[in-house]
Amino acid sequence: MASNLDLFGDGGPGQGGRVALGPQAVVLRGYALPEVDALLAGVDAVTARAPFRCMETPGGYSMSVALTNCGALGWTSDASGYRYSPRDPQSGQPWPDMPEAFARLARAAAAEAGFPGFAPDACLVNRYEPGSRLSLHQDRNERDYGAPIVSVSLGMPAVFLFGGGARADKASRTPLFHGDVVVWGGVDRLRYHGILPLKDLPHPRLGSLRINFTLRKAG
Ligand code: MD3
Ligand code: FE
Repeated sequence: MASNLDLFGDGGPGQGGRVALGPQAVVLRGYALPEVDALLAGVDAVTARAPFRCMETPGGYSMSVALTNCGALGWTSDASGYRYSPRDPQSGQPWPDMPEAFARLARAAAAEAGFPGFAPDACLVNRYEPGSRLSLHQDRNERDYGAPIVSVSLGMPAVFLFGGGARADKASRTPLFHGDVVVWGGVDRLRYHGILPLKDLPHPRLGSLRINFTLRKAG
């Protein structure tokens, strides 16, 4: 399918087309662009009820990325560890409903990448400012590694680090732009990954912010 993969190249933002990061990890360039208005309205609806906050790591540091969640389960971190929880620890309330536009986009993107029938029950929403970073980690708090993770990037660009199955494995670097959607599954699901410290490259719509949300089957 090489002709399909490279029709539009990988030159930059908003160009369409796909970039394979691994055997079962693919960037769908600009896939979310037609849905940006609905997605940002969804982010506003979620953060009105569950504001962005910087969580503590088990090691006692404050994360530079601020986060919130929507859907039945939300990812949280505190001194005692990482876990998925049905309630926002800050309010004691259930996390806000997952906006329809999030679930629909994730399902379509997953199918496009070879994972039909994706039904996420958790969505972690990350907010980056200039200097925010996410050090290399694995996502392993979800119950079923057979389900993919779908990630949507909005606002300022970021450099994504994609390593291997061990923290010390060399990581490749890939830019992620406003509107890009990435699907990770199968053999690529447990690879180490992270985000380099963000440069301040203000985005016309979102200013000096990057919003990334990841849809998961956590329970
Ligand atoms: C590869 N977020 O929330 S999204 C995370 O841009 C996270 O905010 C980054 O890593 C961000 O956990 C990267 C891309 C991503 C998400 C989950 C993955 C890549 C992944 C799980 C397995 C492998
Ligand atoms: Fe992650």
